Amino acid sequence: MMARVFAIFLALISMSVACKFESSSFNITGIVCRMTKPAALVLNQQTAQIIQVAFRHATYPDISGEKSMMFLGKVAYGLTNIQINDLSIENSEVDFKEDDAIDIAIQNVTASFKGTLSYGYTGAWYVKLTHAIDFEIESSIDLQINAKLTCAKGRVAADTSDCYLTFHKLTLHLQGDKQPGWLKQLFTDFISFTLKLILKSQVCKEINFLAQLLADFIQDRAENFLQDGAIGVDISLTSFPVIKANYMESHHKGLLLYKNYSVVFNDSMFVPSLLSESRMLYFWFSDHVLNSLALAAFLDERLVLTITGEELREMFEMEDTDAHQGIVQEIFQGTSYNDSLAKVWSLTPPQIILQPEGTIVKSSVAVELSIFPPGAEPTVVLYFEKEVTVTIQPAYIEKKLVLHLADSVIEPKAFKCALARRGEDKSLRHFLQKIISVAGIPEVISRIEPALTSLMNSKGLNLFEIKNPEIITREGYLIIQLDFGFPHHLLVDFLKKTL
Ligand code: 0SF
Repeated sequence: MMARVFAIFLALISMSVACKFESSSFNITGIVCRMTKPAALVLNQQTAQIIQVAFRHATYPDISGEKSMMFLGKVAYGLTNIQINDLSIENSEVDFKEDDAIDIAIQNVTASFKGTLSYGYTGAWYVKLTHAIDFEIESSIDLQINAKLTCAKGRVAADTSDCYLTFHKLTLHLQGDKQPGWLKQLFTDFISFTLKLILKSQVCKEINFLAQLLADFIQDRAENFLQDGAIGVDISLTSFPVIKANYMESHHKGLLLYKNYSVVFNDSMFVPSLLSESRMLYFWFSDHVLNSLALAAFLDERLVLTITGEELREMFEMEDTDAHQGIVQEIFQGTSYNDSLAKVWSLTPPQIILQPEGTIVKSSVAVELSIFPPGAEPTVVLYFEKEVTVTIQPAYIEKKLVLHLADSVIEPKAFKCALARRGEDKSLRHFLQKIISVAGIPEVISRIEPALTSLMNSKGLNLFEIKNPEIITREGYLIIQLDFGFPHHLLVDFLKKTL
């Protein structure tokens, strides 16, 4: 009893040291992940594999003892070199117990163990194990694991210490037929008790170890997924993970990790009713998270792109009218498109505003057009700055990020032109405005789409079997909801890599 109280006390102390949360944790939550019952049912298809690994990886220590037997005096016995032989698992079921645990019931694990049984008769002051025979133990076991989600060092941790084994069968087979009959009796009456205790403690210990490994693996992969170069996201928990009747949920800070920058926010608006329970997975992102990532991309000088002469030709040809041909000729001064280049970059961190109609991105953008006439000095023929506001509807289709341009507004800012006569020319400005909206903005978006897709694929997103993903924007937040099929090979890879 005292030991139990002490253990609970220790657990409480270590928990509170590990994760300190603000009282109103929703306020500092930037990302929420919700995994529902349908997801648990799909993941449960992998439970048998994990339990198999737990049985095979567990170590089974030797068992030895001494017993006074009627007519025989003292008998010493030992079960050594216990190895698991055959193993099969019939079925497993999963259920969420509100505010408590994920209950996993595994029915009918049949396992056979092999080893050596030694026994001997002992004298008054010394023991002699003289006989050794090979044994096989056939067992049939039900397993009940009540997995709790906790927090350790700010991370999701799994606690499966509430783990039980129910034995339906535990029979000993001895090799040869010359062994004494009392051995089986000794096993049934005494050794099996110790064996059950050992199997329980070793298998449950291994399951706890694997569960923790899996939780760490998910956290590491998630951190890696949200990181590129010097830019990362702090996904420390802002509260203990919750388990409800139909879902489990974790709340994360979602703060930018970039050099010494720290962006703080404390007006997050997450409430559980924003997410429903019918899709398998929900990810909720506050617009602060997207804004700080946009800021980091800007600070990291990633919002720069060059447009080659060939691409410029295609863009200009989109607005190929007689009126415009004169302007184009004047800009390029007879230089071929091949000897020109445009550079486009953000002058200010893009501001992201999430709205039901889409993701509104505002940024001041500079464009510089240079020509490289053969045998002459390179010249900047045009330089202008615009305040660009675009409305993007994001989607993920056939493993590609699609950024549908729903609207764009371009406001002029600065304008410099090497062509003196054209400096104040309204028709040139009008032409450029047209080119930017018809070709420039779509060109920039068509560069961002594959860049982000391949960034996500480099983190392994394409390995997941994502079904019908939806990206929903609302005022101040964004929801990604999806179903998935769990590729069995991912678990096999994980187990191979980590064990
Ligand atoms: C990449 C998704 C993500 C994970 C985060 C934080 C933000 C984001 Cl966007 O961190 C963690 C850490 C620990 N557990 C979770 N997320 N869970 C969410 C989750 C669901 C499905 C897959 C997944 C993570 O990870 C991954 C890979 F990154 F490893 F497989 F995609 C689980 C947690 C719960 F359910 F246990 F409470 O919500």
